[in-house]
Amino acid sequence: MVSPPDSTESLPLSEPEPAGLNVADGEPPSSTSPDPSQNRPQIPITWPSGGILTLDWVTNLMSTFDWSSRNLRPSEFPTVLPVEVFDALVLTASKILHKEPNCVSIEPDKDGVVGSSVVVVGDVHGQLHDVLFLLKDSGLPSENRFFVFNGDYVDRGAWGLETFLLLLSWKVFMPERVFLLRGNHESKYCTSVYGFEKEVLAKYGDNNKGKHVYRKCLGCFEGLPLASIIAGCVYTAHGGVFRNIPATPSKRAKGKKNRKVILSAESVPLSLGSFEELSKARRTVLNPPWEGPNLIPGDVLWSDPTMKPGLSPNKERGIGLLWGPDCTEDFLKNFNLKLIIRSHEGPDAREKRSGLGGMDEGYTIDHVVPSGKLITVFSAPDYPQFQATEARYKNKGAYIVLKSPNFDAPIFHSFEATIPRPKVNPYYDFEDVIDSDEELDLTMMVETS
Ligand SMILES: [Mn+2]
Repeated sequence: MVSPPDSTESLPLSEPEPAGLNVADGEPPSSTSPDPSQNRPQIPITWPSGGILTLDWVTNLMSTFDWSSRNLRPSEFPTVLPVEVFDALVLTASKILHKEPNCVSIEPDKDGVVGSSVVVVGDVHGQLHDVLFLLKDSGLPSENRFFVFNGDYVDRGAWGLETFLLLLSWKVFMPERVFLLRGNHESKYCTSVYGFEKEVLAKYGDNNKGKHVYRKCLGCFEGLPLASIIAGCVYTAHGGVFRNIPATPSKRAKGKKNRKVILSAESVPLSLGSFEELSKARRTVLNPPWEGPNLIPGDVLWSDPTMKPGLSPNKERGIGLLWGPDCTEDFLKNFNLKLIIRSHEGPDAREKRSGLGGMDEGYTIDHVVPSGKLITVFSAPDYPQFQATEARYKNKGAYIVLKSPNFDAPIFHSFEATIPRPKVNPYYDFEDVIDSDEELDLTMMVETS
């Protein structure tokens, strides 16, 4: 197998070194299928008067992003999507997202809608052309075709901004059909290390405008819900399950305003949390914390399954949990569920996980227990986009379809990458090893909000 330099990510240890990469403008991306000039879309995209999006507007946005990714330099992106239109889209989407609960309940066959299906999508990591293919392959969101995106829209791939914005436009157009959950990469620390911040600055300028766009994206990330329950029987989240947070008496002493009660993971025996606890977690954080009382968002976004029974701190990642098949059984049984569908691990991560399947087909069935199954779905084929070695994983991506009336029997659809991709420079130093085995220096990870 290949041994890539960019293996399982863990919490970044410190501010990234300047990548030393030329992300400034060079040649326009060399396209393999150059669009004839008559196919040039009408740019700039304009915000519809009244702010009501239509199917035409959303599909036009998708084809325009496809075109611009093949024909324009990154810095020409504002000629496609002016910052005012970006603002309108992100503001409208953010308002919808922030109102959603931490765990959204999706009831597909309801209000006269019958024969629904729900498409569950895993990590896409800025691979715009693969997302466009996926939407064509699965069929677009519609009255009876729901979508749950399991997070990790940005980073590593070169078109995280386009990918995230096109998903936001679907959210705005069909807020009750398209559900966008948060991934661990929808955070300040991941986007500052794995490329999205630099991508935004390359596209909107390394100035106030670019910084404004990046800030607005971070604000929108904070609004993304953490998990979903589909038809009462399928739990989906980017990483997985989460811990119970024991109630602790506040030991805040008088006159010591800033003293916080810190729960160390070692001091409390770990047990699974409840949906009531999940609903109360504070998700509006730039970076889900790995310590302190608000640990549920970090668990939901960063945890991994293991074949070893029990629940333990995810030392490899420095945040979140590892959970065994017994925990999957307890979780499914306690909450009367049939499936857990999570994402978060690509072929690089899976190469290092003993006992768990590889990600060649874009999905794995990790735990099979009396009450149901745990599944991992990963939707970025030929991942990562930038890799230092000649050898590539050549993994397929996959999405899952859940069908009416029970929604509990997953149908897997694997798909190949849309390649060759337009040639662009990466936005992070992908040759630099950010290795999961490094010891974490959490003191370097102070949240700046
Ligand atoms: Mn992830």
